[in-house]
Amino acid sequence: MLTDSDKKLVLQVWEKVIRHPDCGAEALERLFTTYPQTKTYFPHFDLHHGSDQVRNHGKKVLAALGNAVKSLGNLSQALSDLSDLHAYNLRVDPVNFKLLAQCFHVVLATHLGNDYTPEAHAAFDKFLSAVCTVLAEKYR
Ligand code: ZNH
Repeated sequence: MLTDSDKKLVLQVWEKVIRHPDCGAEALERLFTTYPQTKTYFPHFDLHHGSDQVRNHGKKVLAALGNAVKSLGNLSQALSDLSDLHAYNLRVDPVNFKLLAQCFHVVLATHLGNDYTPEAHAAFDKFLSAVCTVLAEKYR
């Protein structure tokens, strides 16, 4: 559970994240490079550096996270459709959610530098873990 102080930190991090609109795509690119097996979910995408498809997909993922940031009190509800999509249609193995979260942390650290304090990192990790849990909720 995110405490009130976690929520405050997540909001502060998010204000800085939105100054880097391509950071979703950067996290995806890092995911595909570091964990090449994740590319198998995107056989229909051009995954080369600078790909418009990855760029657009990064924006979608970031928008979904932005939506979640606005609903820190009820993530399950806010991400319900996305949870259905990943569990029933895409069938992404939930281990991959954690890998993407990890890549996202690295991208944030590179952009935010010293602003990405251990406290901010810890709070944002709780947030991303909560999002991953919701996305994995409907698998059976
Ligand atoms: Zn996912 C899709 C989000 C993770 C895979 N996604 C998607 C979308 C979104 C998302 C928003 C769009 C939808 C629509 O269009 O409606 N994801 C997300 C998030 C996360 C994720 C937030 C975390 C955090 N995913 C993931 C992973 C993977 C994936 C990890 C693998 C690896 N997704 C996916 C796919 C898709 C998606 C494959 C589809 C794409 C296309 O377009 O086709």
